[in-house]
Amino acid sequence: MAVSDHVDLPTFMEGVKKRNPHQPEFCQAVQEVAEDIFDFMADKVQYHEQQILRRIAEPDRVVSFRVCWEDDNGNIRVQRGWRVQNNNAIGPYKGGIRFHPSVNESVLKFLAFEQTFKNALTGLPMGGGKGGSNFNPKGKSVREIMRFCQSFMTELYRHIGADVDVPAGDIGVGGREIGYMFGQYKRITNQFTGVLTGKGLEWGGSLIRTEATGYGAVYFLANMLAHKGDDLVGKTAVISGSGNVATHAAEKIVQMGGKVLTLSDSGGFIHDPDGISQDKINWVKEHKTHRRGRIEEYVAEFKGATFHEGKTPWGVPCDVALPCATQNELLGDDARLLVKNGCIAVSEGANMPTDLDGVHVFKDAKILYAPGKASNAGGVAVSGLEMSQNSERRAWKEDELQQMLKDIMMGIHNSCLTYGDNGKGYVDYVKGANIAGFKKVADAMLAFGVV
Ligand code: NDP
Ligand code: 2IT
Repeated sequence: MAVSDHVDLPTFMEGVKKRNPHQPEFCQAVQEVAEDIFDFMADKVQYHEQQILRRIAEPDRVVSFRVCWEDDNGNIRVQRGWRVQNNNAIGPYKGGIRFHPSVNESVLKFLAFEQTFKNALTGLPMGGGKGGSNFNPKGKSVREIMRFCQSFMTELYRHIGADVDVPAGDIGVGGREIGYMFGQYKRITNQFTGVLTGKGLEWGGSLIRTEATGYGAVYFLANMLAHKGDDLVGKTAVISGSGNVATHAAEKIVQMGGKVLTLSDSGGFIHDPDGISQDKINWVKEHKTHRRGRIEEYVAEFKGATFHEGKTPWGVPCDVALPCATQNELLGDDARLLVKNGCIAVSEGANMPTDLDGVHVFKDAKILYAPGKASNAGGVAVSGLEMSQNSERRAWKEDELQQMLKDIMMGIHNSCLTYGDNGKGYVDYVKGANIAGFKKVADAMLAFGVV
């Protein structure tokens, strides 16, 4: 079949939207990738003939299940759980689990789709998946969270395995939740395997997995700046979120000589013109993770800081910005404001935090803009290294792992250059990441035939 017989981008997207009604996040993620892949495929007949993009944009399977649990007052509560196994062309499905009331099939399908390209970019053998539940951990007791995790795993266990699908954490799922889920998996199956990553160090976890996503996002940012002969020393940074990714991104910015001005949560953002130092970051980590506090309480603790209720931090003038909270938290107007205020680089710690309008603003302004699938891949990369350590039944040293994370982030940066450097001083990192991630998965799929 000739290339010209094939559908164009608008017709392809019309089909995606028709087949996935009421799934705006999923359609958005596919559109963002398809915009680059259609150009790349224009002269590559096999990808068209074999319908590769159409196949990657149809998950291998979506498992949806009921999760019942009993709250502390003896009420029976019913939640919905999912695992989306998007593509396993280059390795077992791999991707986090999210517990948040906003979780639905569209959100998890977009995350599993993005994960497929991200995991390919790491260079490690991992396919793409994602799971989660609309369970809201906020305000729940530790016992309630444990019972929920156990019930969630009571169904999930039959769909996963160390060589099948290896979940990890994401929003609302950290070391504690992974512990409860791993405990239940072990109890049901009587097997101690590397079925989850993000485990505790005493029971098969890897050093630096906790820090890896945030650190990796800053390494990627530093790589982009270095490519322009610049660095982070003295640069001001605006960061959203105050969870795992945001706090570790902040920590690495400080370590590399930058000054962090903001952090946020779903209640609003704090602005600290004196800079959020390591001591202050330690306080935030303790406050958000162990005390389950709100970011607004920062201003009572640290003089000179202000809280901005219900607002995102993108109006604070800065050199670099790191959205590290959630999807679609940085809209077109926010992007225009950042560019107008002189922001020179954006590195996404979150998945798809910038909406399509914002992506186009950054691309048109030709600033350094790294999409999450490239810049936040450090977390899943160290998850991949955790899987290797589990298979080897060994634990590698911290300095080895730190170096591997740096090397992997540098490797992803180089892959982006291969397909995104226009040769005239501008690197389109979105295009570079999309094409490099796609090509690896696509070529594996070609090898397997029509399956
Ligand atoms: P956490 O649960 O540790 O923290 C999430 C943070 O984002 C909190 O500050 C939370 O605020 C805020 N947030 C969550 N949802 C919303 C919302 N709807 N509106 C505003 N703020 C919100 O999650 P992580 O730090 O692990 O994840 C953050 C992002 O990074 C997500 O996009 C995730 O997919 C991505 N990511 C995570 C990786 C990891 O290894 N953990 C790896 C790669 C990407 P509040 O406390 O008010 O809810
Ligand atoms: O979005 C992500 O890459 C993650 N939440 C981490 C996934 C993983 O398997 O470590």
